[in-house]
Amino acid sequence: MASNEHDSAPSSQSNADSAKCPYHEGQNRSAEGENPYTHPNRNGPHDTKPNAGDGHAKDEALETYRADAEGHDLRTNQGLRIADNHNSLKAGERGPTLMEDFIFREKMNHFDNERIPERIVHARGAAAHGYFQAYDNAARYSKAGVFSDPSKKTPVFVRFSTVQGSRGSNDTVRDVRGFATKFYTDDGNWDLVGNDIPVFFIQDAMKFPDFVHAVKPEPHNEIPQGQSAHDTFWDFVSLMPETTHTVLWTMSDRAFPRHYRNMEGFGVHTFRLIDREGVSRFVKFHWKPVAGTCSLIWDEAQKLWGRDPDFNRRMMWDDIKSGAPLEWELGIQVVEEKDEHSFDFDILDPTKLIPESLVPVMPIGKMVLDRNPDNYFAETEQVAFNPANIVPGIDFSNDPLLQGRLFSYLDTQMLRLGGPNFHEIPINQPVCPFHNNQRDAQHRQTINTGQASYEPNSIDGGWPAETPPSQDAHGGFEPYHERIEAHKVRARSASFGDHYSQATLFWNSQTDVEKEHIIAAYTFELSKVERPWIRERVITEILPNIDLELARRVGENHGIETPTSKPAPDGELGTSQVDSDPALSLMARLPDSIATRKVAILAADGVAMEDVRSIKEQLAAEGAEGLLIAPSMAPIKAGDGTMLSPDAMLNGLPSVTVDAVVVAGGVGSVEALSGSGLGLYYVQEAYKHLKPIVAICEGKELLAAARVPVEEGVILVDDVLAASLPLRDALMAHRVWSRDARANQMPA
Ligand code: HDD
Repeated sequence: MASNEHDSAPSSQSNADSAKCPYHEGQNRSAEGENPYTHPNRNGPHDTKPNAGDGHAKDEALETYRADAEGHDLRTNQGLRIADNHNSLKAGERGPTLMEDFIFREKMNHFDNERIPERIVHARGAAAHGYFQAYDNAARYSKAGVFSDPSKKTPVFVRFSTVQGSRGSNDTVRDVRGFATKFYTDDGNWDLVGNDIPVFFIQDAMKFPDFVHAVKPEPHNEIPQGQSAHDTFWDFVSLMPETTHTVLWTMSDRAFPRHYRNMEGFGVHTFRLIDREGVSRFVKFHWKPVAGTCSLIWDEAQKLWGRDPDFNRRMMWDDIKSGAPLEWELGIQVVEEKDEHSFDFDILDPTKLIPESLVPVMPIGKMVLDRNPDNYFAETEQVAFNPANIVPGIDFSNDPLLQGRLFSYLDTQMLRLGGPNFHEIPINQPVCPFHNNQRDAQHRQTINTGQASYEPNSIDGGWPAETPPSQDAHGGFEPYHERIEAHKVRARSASFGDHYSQATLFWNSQTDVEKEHIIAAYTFELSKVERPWIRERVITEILPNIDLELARRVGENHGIETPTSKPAPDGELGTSQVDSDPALSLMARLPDSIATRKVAILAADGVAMEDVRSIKEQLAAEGAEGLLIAPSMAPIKAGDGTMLSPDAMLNGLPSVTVDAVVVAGGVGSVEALSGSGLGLYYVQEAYKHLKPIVAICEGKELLAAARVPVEEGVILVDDVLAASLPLRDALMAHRVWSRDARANQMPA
């Protein structure tokens, strides 16, 4: 903040300027449609710098609101300097506090009201700033400004979330992840409010409250937190076969991504793109992670609930802080209007995806998240996404789930953010000017000048005025002129009747390891369901329609016999143009680099100094990180007398928080680790979670003491330099999949 006193700068500046112009900034527009945004820089919500297209427009706009207390006096909210912030005003040192103490009352009153309602779903989230840059092929499909110029960076703010748990729940729960992106375009905010799973549980928004009531903690005891493993969820989904496809995704390892950077994102619904000629095409949006896809192992995810409940948000924060941004490509699947009905399913049905083998995903741009928020509440908590926020060049389809969402978000945000002016909260403001005749209401910040708050008017020159639609992105918004001729009905289209074909497609597309994990997931979840008839309904009436073998295996684990043929009617079983699609497997896009991977180097007094130094160097050369993990935080004395400061203790950064483990050589070091329960457990748990383990020289004795079998992914070397390549290869594969079947024999 440039001014000496932060509390006086933003508002006075914007007041002075607003008298000049905000109401009239559009008056400069020429009849030819000159860009109205080329006005001088004025601070305040309605006037912004011309967007230089370098992705910084939002950052600069937020600067107006940042308050840095350095060098400032402590004052009340009325500007009064405070002399004593420790003692309330009393009648005598040991007497009662006086009502008169307005300083105490102001402080306490503000504190008492510091909380706002958490989001009804997606309450727990973490966010980051960044930018989006289109490729040169994007403008062909949409006239949206965000796609028009490959040299231009559009600022974005992205919030990732879990769905079920409350704000204080854990990151690594089995759940869908929200992936909500706000593009601050020159023509208004475009919110792509998606998930990390390309389909949704229900087909019609009418069922959303039912679904959410069923999945949320049960109403009588508010148990369980952050989980779907309970009666009401399985009761609902087993009575609503349309949920089967999405439930199957959540029973896969997709439900606990290792890192947000390893997660795909999807707009889910079919939207429309409108080009300059006004031609509409159907589109599905995809975020493809540059770092590839991979997830945790379920046992590991559960242990992280206690070991590091902030695992995902911490990794994102730390990576961005250390200069390793998160990156995705935006991809589109385009379907011409004439092809709308050329699939076995209805593209308006949000429980269906368009297989990539039928319609390939075309990359049209890249998103980089490279800046952490300054303040969690002001930005991550107060940001309000809304699928209804679109810009010219993008439009809705008639997907009945999307149509319902167009109502719900604004509605819920009224409550959560306290009234209709939440668009004025800095993180929610567009970077382009916005003027209209909406006035007043709770917490209004803008001081609208002029007398006419209606349109048309002749008192304030007719401003703000409408903008006719145009071929470019700067015209007024006009909806796509879809022709609709219909009866008013409360009904579900027969084309939405297929509930199982894509669940079967997803199952068929999984690798054997992934299938085993899905079987284990259903087995686990249903074991938490108390009512036997619900378990039985899932196992005998739902699962066989996905796959008979899946049902048989889960049934076996629950002692329930399953049918030998699919029980659902043909219409519900549906048909699929493809039997399997590689893109549906997490393994299809494994990371192709080890950058940002974390590797524990286990060491104690007497460790071979060269091993520690060399492994750290080898990893750093590839952008990965070697962390020295010791029995305590006291400095370690290496074999050559060098003193080393540990990065963490064995139970401070346990094996669940890293991607691989290296046991450094050195007789004393290995003896100390072998004599420690935590040392033994570290390698056992890493083995159980399919992580690569390297033992250098004497290091192999720790593995022997821990009864870790020597097999693929357990790399024994006598020379630290020989560890480099095998460790790198093993990390690239993410996990040692061949160990999966035996891993549970390890008692960790
Ligand atoms: Fe939703 C939040 C994504 C269906 C109603 N939703 C919310 C968020 C995401 C999604 C990512 C969190 C945004 C943030 O970070 O603040 N929701 C989805 C997707 C859906 C979906 C991908 C299906 C394709 N949602 C959906 C339906 C409804 C809602 C059908 C209601 C008709 N969603 C909400 C909500 C939330 C929300 C209750 C809670 C907080 C908020 O909106 O701002 O309005």
